[in-house]
Amino acid sequence: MKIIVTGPYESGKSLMVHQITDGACINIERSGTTIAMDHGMANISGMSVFLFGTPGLLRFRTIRKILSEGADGIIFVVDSADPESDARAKLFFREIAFFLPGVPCVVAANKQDISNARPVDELRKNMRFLAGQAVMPCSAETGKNVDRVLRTLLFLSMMQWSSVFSKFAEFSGASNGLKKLMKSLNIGREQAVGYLRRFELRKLLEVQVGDEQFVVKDSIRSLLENPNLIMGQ
Ligand SMILES: Nc1nc2c(ncn2[C@@H]2O[C@H](COP(=O)(O)OP(=O)(O)OP(=O)(O)O)[C@@H](O)[C@H]2O)c(=O)[nH]1
Ligand SMILES: [Mg+2]
Repeated sequence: MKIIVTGPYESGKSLMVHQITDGACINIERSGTTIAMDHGMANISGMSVFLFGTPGLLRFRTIRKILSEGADGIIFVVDSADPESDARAKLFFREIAFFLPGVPCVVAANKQDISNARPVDELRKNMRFLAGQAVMPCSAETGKNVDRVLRTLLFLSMMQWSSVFSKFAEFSGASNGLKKLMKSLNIGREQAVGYLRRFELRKLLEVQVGDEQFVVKDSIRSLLENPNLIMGQ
């Protein structure tokens, strides 16, 4: 899955990517400020998760637009300890809703390890745009709750694709898998091939010669059938 980590300047996006990937990430930065992106990969219950952290300076909008392309989910990072960043958070929230309408989002109420960090209720009062969003307290510094944030988001993303994913699992390895996918989802060839390509890129499955057949990665077959499993542990 492709997950974008966005939010205002200095809210902790880079540290969050670092925490999730256990340090196996790059950060293109100058003097501690991201100027292009953070990128890393994590393996969550057998599923490959590709993380892209965005730059938090307003002027890098074009880079955020490019990075956002095709994302399956959004971690929106806010700074719980700095009320002055709330107004910037609002601008960024509008921006991501414009780039990725309808894409599942979890708000990470970051920096909860700091003594004056605001609880979620207070953040909701100050940032009205959070209404209706899942907001979860966490700390990219200590790692507390970061795994929960990611798993919750993956669950929401998988639920959005659940009708397609359950068919992936059902027809994995079947001869004429593509045709069966088209028929049972009532979609055309182009769209079905589009789904296969999308999730081949995300390493959920492999498409075989001539596109007629596909095989889901063993480790995630049960996840595709039952997205709830991602919340386990
Ligand atoms: N105490 C504490 N500090 C944090 C936490 N997350 C980030 N920081 C600190 O906040 C500062 C900014 O963190 P970054 O991860 O660089 O933030 P960013 O959102 O990537 O910043 P830009 O890329 O410049 O927008 C750094 O000094 C981090 O160490 C946290 O959960 N707790
Ligand atoms: Mg950064």
